Amino acid sequence: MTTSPSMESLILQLHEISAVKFGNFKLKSGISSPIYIDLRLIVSYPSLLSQISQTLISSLPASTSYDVVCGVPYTALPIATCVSVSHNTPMLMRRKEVKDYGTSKSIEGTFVKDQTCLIIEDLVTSGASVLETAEPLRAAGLRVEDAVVLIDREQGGRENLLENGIRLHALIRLTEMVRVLREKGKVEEDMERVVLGFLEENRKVAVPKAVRVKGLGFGERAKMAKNATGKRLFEVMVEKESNLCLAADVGTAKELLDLAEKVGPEICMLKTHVDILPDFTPDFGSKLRAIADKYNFLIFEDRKFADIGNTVTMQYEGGIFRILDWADIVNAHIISGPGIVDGLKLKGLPRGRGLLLLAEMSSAGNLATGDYTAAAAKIAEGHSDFVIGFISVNPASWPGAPVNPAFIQATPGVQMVTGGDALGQQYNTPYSVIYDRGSDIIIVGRGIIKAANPAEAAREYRLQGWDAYLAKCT
Ligand code: S5P
Repeated sequence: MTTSPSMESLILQLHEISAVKFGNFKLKSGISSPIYIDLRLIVSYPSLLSQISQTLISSLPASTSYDVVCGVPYTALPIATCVSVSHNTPMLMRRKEVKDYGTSKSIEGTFVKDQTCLIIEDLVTSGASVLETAEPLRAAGLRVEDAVVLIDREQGGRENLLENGIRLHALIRLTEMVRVLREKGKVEEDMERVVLGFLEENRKVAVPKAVRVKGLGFGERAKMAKNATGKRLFEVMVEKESNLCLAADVGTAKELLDLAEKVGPEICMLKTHVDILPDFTPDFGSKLRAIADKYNFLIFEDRKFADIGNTVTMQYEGGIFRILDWADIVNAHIISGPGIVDGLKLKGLPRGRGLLLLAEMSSAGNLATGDYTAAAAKIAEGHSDFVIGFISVNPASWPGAPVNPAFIQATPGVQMVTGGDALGQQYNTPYSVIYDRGSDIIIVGRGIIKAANPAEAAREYRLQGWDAYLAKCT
């Protein structure tokens, strides 16, 4: 196949600015590659950028129609902007990180449901990045049928996208690029052989788990859970179509039990802070248990154990509260190391209980980030018979993401509008928590408790949380 002179010139210019490099590089997908393409620097070459945007659009088959364009963040954003401006086609932007303030939308720009959006990308390997952008666009009601890319690494992206209903149009195929550079004396024969050999061996790069796992429903994940309580929680969520946990932080045990009666039908889990109840009596646990059984929800005592293994066994089982007797689930910090999990497991596992690890926190300036979060994930993997999941804030962004789908993610700091309180709490919306941040359960306290009608508010949170889950799965 011959390459047109304009395409040859484009390839040579990309090589000239070192957007194409040869050597040994680790790709985002995890594989080592002898060729690396970095198109981020095209912003420094406006005429090249403009040439790329023009050529991309003119290369599309005449039958391709679209109302709006959307670039995959970040490298393709300037390309999409140029396309938008030069063709007078409105553009949308997909947020990679959903901001913690303001309207918290994942798509910026205006559009009408059922409009068609063309995705613009700089480089396709497995197609995962295009799919990550297509998902929220589709969830918002747009049609996504075509994606146009500057360079196709020919490693399965075309096929993966087609499986997801997206046709890939590539301006340059990687083998073609290497051949042109070889013909023009820019690549040694040996290197050409290495690169072509590499491409041959890596014809199919699977779409990373993060993208595929998104489609897994709670029902399928219930089968993956190793702990009986974790499994039951997934099942309750499916049965009740609820991924709402009420943080029942009210003033008295009496109020708590009243609230549980009212909100019970809407929730999959009720979270207590039993040590804030001045009228606590030893029968509190059995009273709450009866309501939990009646409405089919689990009880989570938010005890946040943090001590050494030996001490937490006593705190869990003994004292006034006797948490082990009535709470299906408790949680723990990992600050003291994995011994805390061993200690709690010693008491909890024989009773069929489950544990959530605090991998992240919602409060401003908290220290549960980065390596700490990764350590929580690692400890959980080693104790998956007892650990059912995590208290998390943005599991989609964890260093080791995607997280094992057998684990459940529960996120506090949720209200209908973003914001915070005067003491450092930070709120995100149900949709952004479930859809954008990759969590499973929204934990809502004051958003429900302080509402004029808590049962009605709980219903609204349940519907929003569940819709976001459905959007993520389909
Ligand atoms: O990081 C955290 C962890 C937890 S468990 N941030 C939190 O806010 N929580 C709990 O979630 C907190 O103790 C409270 O019970 C609930 C949030 O309540 P809200 O009123 O701010 O919704």
